[in-house]
Amino acid sequence: RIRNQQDLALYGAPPAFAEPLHVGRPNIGDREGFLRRAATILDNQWLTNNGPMVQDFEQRIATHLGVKHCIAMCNGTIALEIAIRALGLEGEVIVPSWTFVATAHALYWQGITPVFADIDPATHNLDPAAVRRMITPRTSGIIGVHLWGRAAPVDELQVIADEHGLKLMFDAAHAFGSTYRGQSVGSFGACEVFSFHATKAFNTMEGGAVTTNDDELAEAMRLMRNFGFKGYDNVIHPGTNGKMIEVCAAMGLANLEGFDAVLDANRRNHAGYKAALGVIGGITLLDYDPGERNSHHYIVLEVDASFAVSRDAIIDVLHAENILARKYFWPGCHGMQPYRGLFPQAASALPHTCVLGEKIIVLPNAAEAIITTGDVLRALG
Ligand code: T4K
Repeated sequence: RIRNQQDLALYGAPPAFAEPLHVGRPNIGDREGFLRRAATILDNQWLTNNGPMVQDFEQRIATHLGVKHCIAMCNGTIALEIAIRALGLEGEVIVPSWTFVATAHALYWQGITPVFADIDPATHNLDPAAVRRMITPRTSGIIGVHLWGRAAPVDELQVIADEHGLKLMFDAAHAFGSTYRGQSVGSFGACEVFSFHATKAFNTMEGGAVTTNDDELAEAMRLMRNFGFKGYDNVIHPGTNGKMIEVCAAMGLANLEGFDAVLDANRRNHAGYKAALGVIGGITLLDYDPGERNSHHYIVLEVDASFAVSRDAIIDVLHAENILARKYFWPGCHGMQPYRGLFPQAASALPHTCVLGEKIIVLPNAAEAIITTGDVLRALG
């Protein structure tokens, strides 16, 4: 065990782990269930284009989330783009800067300007007051992000959207298995977009989906993900290729069966980190609202300036131990291209985002990493 700084790999001791521990190590649910379905796909010779696995997957996800429609897609980013188009967003759309860059890119790729609003430092989610400040005559919508699976302030954002005639949708990439006021994320706003990327609590290897209770919107998105085809040779809508393939749906079906076990393990790991970190001055573990369901997939630390060493120094020390902690989502989208420089007012408009960007560490959700991480932080502190 690491008891003081001489025990750290950065200073020459052997690393705590021979193999790297990653943030976002994929959960492999029911392995046999996946292999059985993969064999069926090969037997069927039906690999993609709204096959039986995808149809089954969509139905099960819709039921699981309590929403009318689930439209499965090839990944979360294309799902965002299709939802943005189907909703008719244009001009400017308000988003947090504190999110994975795909939220902003999905807009920019459609010729829409993402306008970054600040976050509530307590939840890391959009601050409704900050959203209000960013509304201009060109604003057509708001994309709330349920960061770390904590629901964005859904009701407050809906009030703002209604007052200003704006469309509201959610990037729910982190929020499969989360609730807002007791209701599963998936049916808020006009639609919600999930990512089922390998690194998510629930994965289909690559994949995503849009969920909605709006029949017309669902129909438009189904057309748009398949080039606008309605039957053979009949194109009735502009579209792209956003289809989920059968093997991804098979992974999703198998992982859905194993999802409760993932949630249990995640909850245990989060509680384990909480116990192992105890009270270390200057280090805060982001807690989840005990009144809501959350996948507890993300282990998020904030390092205060009062801590003995910097956030970046902690990351170097952890990496030397083979604990590959990340700085998600430093420096915020506004600090990435092509947005850097486009918002010269960023520092004054995004004070909480800028501060949080320098404090954040995301740790591997891995039982093995828990004790060592606590020891490292105590040795440094
Ligand atoms: N909105 C939000 C809020 C999102 O977080 C995301 C995606 C999206 C939208 C877009 O959804 P998708 O289009 O991706 O479906 C990763 C993921 O690629 C991305 O899906 C995810 N968010 C984002 C938070 O993280 P990177 O570039 O940081 O990934 P990378 O390659 O560094 O991998 C992350 C870690 O996972 C590494 O430490 C290694 C480990 N890993 C990764 C893969 C793929 C594995 O152990 N096994 C694997 O198979 O973006």
